[in-house]
Amino acid sequence: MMWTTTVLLLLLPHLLSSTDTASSTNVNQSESDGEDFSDDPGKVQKALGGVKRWDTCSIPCDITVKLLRDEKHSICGQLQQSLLTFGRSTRKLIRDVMEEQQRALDILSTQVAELMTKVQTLSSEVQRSNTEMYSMKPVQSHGRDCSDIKDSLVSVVPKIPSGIYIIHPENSDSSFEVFCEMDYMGGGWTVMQRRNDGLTDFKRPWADYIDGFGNLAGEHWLGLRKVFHIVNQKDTRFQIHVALVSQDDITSYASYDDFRLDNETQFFSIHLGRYAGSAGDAFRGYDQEQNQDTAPFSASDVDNDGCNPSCSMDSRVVESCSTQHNHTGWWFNQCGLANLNGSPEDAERHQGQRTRILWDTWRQNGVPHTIKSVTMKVRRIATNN
Ligand SMILES: [Ca+2]
Repeated sequence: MMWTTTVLLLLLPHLLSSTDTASSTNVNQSESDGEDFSDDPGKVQKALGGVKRWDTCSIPCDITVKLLRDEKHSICGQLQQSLLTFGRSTRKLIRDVMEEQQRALDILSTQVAELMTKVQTLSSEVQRSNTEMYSMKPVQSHGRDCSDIKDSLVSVVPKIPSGIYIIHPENSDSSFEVFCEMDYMGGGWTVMQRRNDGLTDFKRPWADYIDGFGNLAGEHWLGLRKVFHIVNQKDTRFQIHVALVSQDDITSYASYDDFRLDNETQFFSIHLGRYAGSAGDAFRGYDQEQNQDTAPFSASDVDNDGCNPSCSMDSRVVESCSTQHNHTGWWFNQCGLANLNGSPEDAERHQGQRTRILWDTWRQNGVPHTIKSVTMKVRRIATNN
């Protein structure tokens, strides 16, 4: 096949040149077709002058013309035959190449199909082992809360580190992560709120205050549902501790010996026991109107703040304590003297708003401290039950 093609390709210029000759002969012939050569041999000689010079017409001119015509027909026939052969060979070559490519494609397709099957088998294998792993090894909680973790580790670990632990409070549907402070005042504290650098946005709607937000190792709000589960466990009592640091690095605290929340249908109303500390009882304030104990939780989109339709504060009419306090959530009551979800950044009292962390009973020379960080944490109180 290749040899035939090569020979044809080598012959082609020659054949085409023959064609040219034949054509030019043909043209000369055609040009002469309209003339009658039989009467005048000189005309023939003149007409054939471009093809071949004959000094004398030794062969009769009509025979010469016939011979030339026959030669032309023969060359044309050979040329046509060669072209036909060439065409057939080319078609066969193309067919062979295509068949070969098709065979290669078929082999590739088979290999791809085999690979796909292998990948699918592996995927299902991985999925199966994952399912088995999760069903066999559920996430292990470290305890019911940070106090429980501390109590169970204290006898086996010389120093329990502070950090993120997984807890599963009694009667809770699932485990979740919390930050446990194991160094502060005896340890065992479950952190429910931290504010120290202003990097987390506390301007949040109700749903976020319910579920929690932020970074457990940094600023965060654990979430009312989680805190509810922690402090409402059977046969337990919890204390709450508020640790404050001022701009001048003065520390202070407020502690309540009992702390619990009502359930979600009652908007997680807060219940506080006896106060102890150095920062004053801002939760209760100085009179009943400022008392946030037993107040339901409010957010910018859920208004339980006791200003209905409005309150008077600093000679201003306030309809929403959350809006007045930088759109944060809190147990506001007309709005009160405490809001630890305010911003630790420099005061920006625009339009009389209270944007800062607020614990208004902590004062120096009658002036409230500027608070730069706060942590709210809860711990079990030992009970005899
Ligand atoms: Ca209101």
